[in-house]
Amino acid sequence: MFQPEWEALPRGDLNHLQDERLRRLWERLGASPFYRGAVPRSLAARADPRAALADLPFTTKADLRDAYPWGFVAVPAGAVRRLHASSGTRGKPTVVAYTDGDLAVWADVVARALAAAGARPGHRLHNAYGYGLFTGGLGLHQGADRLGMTVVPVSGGATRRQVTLIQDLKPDGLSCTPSFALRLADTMADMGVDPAHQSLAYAVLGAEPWTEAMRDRIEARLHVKAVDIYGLSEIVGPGVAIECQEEQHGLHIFEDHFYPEVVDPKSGVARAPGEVGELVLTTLSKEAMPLLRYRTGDLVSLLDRESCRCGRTHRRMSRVAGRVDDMLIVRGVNVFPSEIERILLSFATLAPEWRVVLTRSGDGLDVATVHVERQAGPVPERLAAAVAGRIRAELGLTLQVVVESPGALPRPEGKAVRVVDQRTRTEEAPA
Ligand code: DLL
Repeated sequence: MFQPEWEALPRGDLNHLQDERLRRLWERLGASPFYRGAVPRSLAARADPRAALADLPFTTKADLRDAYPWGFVAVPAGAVRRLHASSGTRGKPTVVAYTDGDLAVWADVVARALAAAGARPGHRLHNAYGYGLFTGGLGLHQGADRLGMTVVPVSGGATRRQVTLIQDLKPDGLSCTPSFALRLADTMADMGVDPAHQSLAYAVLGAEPWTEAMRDRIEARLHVKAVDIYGLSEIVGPGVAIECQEEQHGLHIFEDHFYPEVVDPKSGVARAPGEVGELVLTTLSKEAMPLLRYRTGDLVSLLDRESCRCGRTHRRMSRVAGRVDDMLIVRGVNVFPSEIERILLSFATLAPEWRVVLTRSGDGLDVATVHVERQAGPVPERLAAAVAGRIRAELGLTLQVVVESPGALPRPEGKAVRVVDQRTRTEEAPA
């Protein structure tokens, strides 16, 4: 553990720390243009800040957009050391600000995350998250630096060159999106490089949804132990939560800095442990841009088991099942892309490259077509029909399935694109 004094803090002490930090947060919010006046004075006197949270309003992405760019910044402009932005493609980005103190906390939590994945001081990290406004590249970089690793800041793209660098520089760890990890595996295969004979031992993968089936494929192909890292720029970037390599089961949320709630996305009422709902996070130590009850849009459940073989006391959440706004509704049936992925990858003859394209038929009905690549080599007859049949049987969903040849689907830089919605385009077409 990088910071056992925090990561293994006894539960009672952790609760106490959260209460203290929430009280200080109420005070700090007074300096934020958005929150000024949002926290009633009476709250400061309450003995139970964690319980009091439930009476406070949520903050949403729309609030951040409306306040663009400075409306949430709670420190003088001169105290802001760094800006990043969310990777959202719709409309204006949301800008996030950091003080020196925020950057230090961020480096700490990412160092913790890397250590949980198996990294140690002196190890080498091949960091293939994009550098720039996106928090992945610099976030992992600072954390690796803090842990005392050697960082190879390779960023995204140029996959063949990356394979050569892995062969030559012999990194212990890899950090990138799960889809890029697969691309590296494909490129190694193309180049005749055997991953079993490379130095990589662990991979820290996140920034996009992925499934257990995807983990199995990545671990088998790259010969690494793969753990899931979660975060979002609004809260800090990567390092909000991480799986430990001991259990690889649920992500420990670094609760001394980020207070989690899971709520019903419609009513906002708390969900019990084990029940899936929207993750809501409150920052406990953030200076430049403290956030109160931020609705992440990510669907998770809190695990009810508290103790973990790794010794961390921080609560765990399930991997992200999907986003509130990602749920597909195809002819009245609701489905998350991750459920489709799970079924596709249960076919050994299919590759983990896929996307679902939504269109609208002439009679106004939604049509969903899954395009999935097959593995190289012989393919069973009627594979597409078998896949469609299994999707129908397990999800109650009628989808068209198109099995594409290896390499046929586009590989976006950055996050994987699993859902392509072409329905609006049909509507906007001239009559
Ligand atoms: O993706 C931060 C990050 C960088 C996390 C590197 C992990 C590794 P944003 O660009 O603001 O920040 O996007 C945040 O990405 O709300 C989730 O919907 C999704 N996401 C992030 N990590 C995971 C994950 C970074 N492990 C949004 N599993 C979040 C599923 C994830 N979704």
